[in-house]
Amino acid sequence: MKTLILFLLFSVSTFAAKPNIIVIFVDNFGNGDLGCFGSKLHRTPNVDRLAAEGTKFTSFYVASGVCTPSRASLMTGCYPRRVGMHVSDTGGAVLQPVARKGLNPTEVTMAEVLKSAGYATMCIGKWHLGDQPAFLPTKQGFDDFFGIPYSDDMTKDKKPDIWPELPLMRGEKVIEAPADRDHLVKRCTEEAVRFIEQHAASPFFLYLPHTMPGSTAHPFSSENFRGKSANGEYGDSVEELDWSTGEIMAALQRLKLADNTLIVWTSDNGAVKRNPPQGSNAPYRGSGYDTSEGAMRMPCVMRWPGKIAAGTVNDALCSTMDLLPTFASIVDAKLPPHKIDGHDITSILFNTKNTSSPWDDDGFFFYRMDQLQAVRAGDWKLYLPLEGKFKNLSAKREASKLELFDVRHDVGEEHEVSAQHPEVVTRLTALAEKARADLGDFNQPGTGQREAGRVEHAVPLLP
Ligand SMILES: [Ca+2]
Repeated sequence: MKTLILFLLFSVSTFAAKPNIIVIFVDNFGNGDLGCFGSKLHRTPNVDRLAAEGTKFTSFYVASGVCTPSRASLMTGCYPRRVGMHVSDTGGAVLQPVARKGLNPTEVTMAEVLKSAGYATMCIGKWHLGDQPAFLPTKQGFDDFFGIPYSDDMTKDKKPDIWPELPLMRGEKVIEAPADRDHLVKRCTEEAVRFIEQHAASPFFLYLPHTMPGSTAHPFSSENFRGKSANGEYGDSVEELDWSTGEIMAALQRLKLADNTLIVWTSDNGAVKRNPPQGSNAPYRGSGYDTSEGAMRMPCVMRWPGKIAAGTVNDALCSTMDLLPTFASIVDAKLPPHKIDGHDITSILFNTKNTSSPWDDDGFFFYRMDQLQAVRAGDWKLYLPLEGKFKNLSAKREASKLELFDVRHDVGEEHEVSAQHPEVVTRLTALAEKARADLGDFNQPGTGQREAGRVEHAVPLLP
């Protein structure tokens, strides 16, 4: 009897220990856009509070500088080239409406991993991993979906003969077209709060890939925020995203879930170049869509009281690809059966002083579409001499030449030091060769690549 009671107590405590997991993933949002990462322009008290109660990660990378491949990597823990999502079906950087391609349903997403451990799962916001019925979130481990299948600026007027009105979806059905872009953040937030309330008694995984600031030069926000910030439409949307985070925190507090919820807050790629400037990637160089630090080194905050030390900063080299294996480790779920690239970084999460990362030995690779452009290991980022598609990394770069920077200590990349550290250049060049063999490069397939999903005939998403 005593054994049975102990067993039951143990089972209950094990169950209770499984945290809820929330990933808030904003769109085209720069490192320097948050107060806690140095913005003097935007008011972001709610995300700042998450940082004060958790850890700020300062060498946290997405696996691509653009939407679709970045999201494919977050979902699968794999480089975009590994899962075939580095280019679109038409050779573009991201999927467009009525695309024949999508994330292969045979890939195992973080939603599927968490579902296997008994989690309720929902995706709320912008998906962008395929708009065909076979590729929707509900086919990739999410019990439910509310939001838009691709970027909010992919509106019918741009390609009236092919693209449908921007569809707002619930599950697999279009419930509104065109979607009301002004209220996407507000409505996604309300949906998120509802999902949290409905699943307060069981572990849940909420993936909240917000639609804003997004790809348009005129980000949308509701009347509560429009015209209120010191940075135009972009700033209004940043402040609404911060409000959204506050609403989610308030719901968790109200339901007494805040202590047993792991929150990850980050962006899919850096702020893009605009004239006049909108978002800020400070202190990093470059802007969204390429392989610069500004494009791929993201603001990231994680909060889980009692597990992740409050008010700390960690500069270990980490990536969105690490989240899938890290979540699997935390909830004791099985990893996908095929090779993934991310690492279990619980030793970094739970020990803020630990700044050594598995990527320091393996190397972290920066691809722009099909081209390998740079590699980081430890303190160092090596920009490779480029031939072929993209000769210039960003508009700032006149020529494509080999360059080495200590991006840990010289975060603004002011001092090119390849001549002083030839042994580092040799080591990182050798890592790049390994990546080329495994993942491929421009005009060169890799032995470790898998196929994306494809359909013969793509159809528009209509109400
Ligand atoms: Ca994006």
